[in-house]
Amino acid sequence: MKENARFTGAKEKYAEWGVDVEAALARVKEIPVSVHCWQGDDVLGFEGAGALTGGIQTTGNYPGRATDPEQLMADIEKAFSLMPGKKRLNLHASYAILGGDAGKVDRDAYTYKYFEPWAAFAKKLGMDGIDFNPTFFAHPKMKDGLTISSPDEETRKFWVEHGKRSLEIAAELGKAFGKPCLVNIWAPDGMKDVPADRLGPRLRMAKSIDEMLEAWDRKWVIPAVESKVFGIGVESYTVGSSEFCQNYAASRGICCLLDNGHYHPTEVVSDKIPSMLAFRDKVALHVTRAVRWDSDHVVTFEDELKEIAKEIVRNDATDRVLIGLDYFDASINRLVAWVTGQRSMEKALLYALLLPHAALKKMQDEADFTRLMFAQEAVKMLPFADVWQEYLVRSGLKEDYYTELTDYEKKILKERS
Ligand code: RNT
Ligand code: ZN
Repeated sequence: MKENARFTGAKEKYAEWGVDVEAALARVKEIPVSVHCWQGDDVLGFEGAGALTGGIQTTGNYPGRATDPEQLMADIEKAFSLMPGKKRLNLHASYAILGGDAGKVDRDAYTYKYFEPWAAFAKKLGMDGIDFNPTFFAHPKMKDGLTISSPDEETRKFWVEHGKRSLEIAAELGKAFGKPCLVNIWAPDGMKDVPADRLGPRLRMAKSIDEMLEAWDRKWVIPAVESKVFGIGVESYTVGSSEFCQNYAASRGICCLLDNGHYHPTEVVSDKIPSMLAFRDKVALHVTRAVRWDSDHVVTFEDELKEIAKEIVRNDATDRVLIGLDYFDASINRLVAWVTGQRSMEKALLYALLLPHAALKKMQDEADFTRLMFAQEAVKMLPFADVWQEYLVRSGLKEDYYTELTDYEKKILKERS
């Protein structure tokens, strides 16, 4: 096969900076990215939830939302077929396939059997594994906006049991793929207005997670806690704040998950990654795009995403940073959104793999800041687009996924009522 002339030229340009393009292409396709299931159905799941609660919202009513497991699996299969690289599937407990048990069994009694069809599906598609999330929202047992931090003991216990079941399910998922399953604990607990007690709920949340962790299978499960600064309707106080989660994780020896939509706009997650790596073996990510108060816009190839990927790659931490995606948009074709976000992540990883990190670090260490500034600007102009095209070709893909997915919309999605 004759190599594309632009790609050959690009390889030469990168070689001038000491960058081995073939090595980057070999590595990028092996870095797992955990793709969230919830972009396909506006985070509603299969338990009959009519609305999303817990401070998160999808806006829009684009036609064709997946409403049952068959539809969601069909959409995932279609969208994944247009995503390059190694993929995992990120599931929420609310996507349990309950069958005849629907309405009879609640979240505190879910077991692996309700997720076995997902495991079979992910295997059929050749995925790397499944990650799991207990669902502490969109459920009648949330009391006054609280779950695991509730002062009502019955409520708190219900959600602790849900957390335990989730860890048990995750252990089975880990075993099924022979790779540990990340369990991300995000609870929306918080208050709309100024609280009278900020410590009490946090102590209860810590106690609840401690109780959940009794079900932790250390071989097959990586538990993580995800913090947030505020949510819609819970603007004044979030129990699981950044400091709470970091201290909890550090003191219990579990993982922190950083969602880059969950911080103050002048804070950046790219800078938090190396801070965490200095102390911990692993850190997990929810890669998203923050726009004002919304943490969940579709990921695009923008500056902070590039910085995040650089921190992963230049610290040689592709096996220590667990990359997951988290966005949901109901105002545009959901599959186009899915693929756009995943490809943006792939682009950022490949982009970072193509930078001459050793040379740039040396400039920093030698305090050669003038040259460092020049070089960092110069490498932005390298022909990245030509290498990206080659990655797509080698993955059996084309730049255009829009045509195929709008065609799928006409044939499949429009038929859904
Ligand atoms: C919400 C968190 C959380 C959810 C998913 C659905 O702000 O980011 O991760 O988006 O669990
Ligand atoms: Zn998140």
